[in-house]
Amino acid sequence: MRLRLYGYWRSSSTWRVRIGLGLKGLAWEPVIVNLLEGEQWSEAHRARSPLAQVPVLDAEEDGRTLRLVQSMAILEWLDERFPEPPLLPPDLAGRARVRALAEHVNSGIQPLQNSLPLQMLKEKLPGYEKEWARFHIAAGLAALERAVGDGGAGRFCHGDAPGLADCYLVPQLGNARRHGVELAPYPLLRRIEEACLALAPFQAAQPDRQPDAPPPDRRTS
Ligand SMILES: N[C@@H](CCC(=O)N[C@@H](CS)C(=O)NCC(=O)O)C(=O)O
Repeated sequence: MRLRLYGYWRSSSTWRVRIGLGLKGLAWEPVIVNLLEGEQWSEAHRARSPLAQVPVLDAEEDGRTLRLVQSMAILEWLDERFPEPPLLPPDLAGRARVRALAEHVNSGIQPLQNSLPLQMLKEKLPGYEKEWARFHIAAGLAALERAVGDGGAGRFCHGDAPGLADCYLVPQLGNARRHGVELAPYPLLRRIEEACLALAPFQAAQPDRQPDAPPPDRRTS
């Protein structure tokens, strides 16, 4: 199977899928959609993604291409298509817990600090977008720290193996740093992040390791 991941080096949603692909040990090709230059709005990309977003994963097999959007659907598909090692635990309650932790980020934090709403805020209320992003990221991480700390965590968000929730946690902490959010109040999340970043699939998925990452002195905020 040939896997093509449409994404952008700094997109935290693409980052989630890079981690998942790495945990599964799958080879994939990056196709760059430069969000800063507006490539997501091109006709070609809108045909791939109705919301003009990344990630999009194309899975080509036997001359047919399956096109997948939304990181949660992509990661769940990967987990069902390539079951080992699993991204979700075997028990029903554990699976619900892990999906809920991932959703804390996917629907509870990231959409509030995504670049499109922040850009609109910046146009209407210049300067307020920074306060807005920091507030929502910090509030969301406080909730996530409590949720992960419910007794189900081990070395990782759920037990001692990395999984779906960790694919969401690490990029969200990356976004938090980018927006200048103080991470000291979330010791459990930071401890899990450290355990994740000791693993090669998480290291390879880091934004600054991607082919489209500009040199540090040419990065804009
Ligand atoms: N829920 C979606 C979120 C996707 C998303 O928000 N992608 C962002 C980048 S992280 C995007 O493409 N933004 C378009 C833009 O900035 O115009 C997913 O998990 O795939």
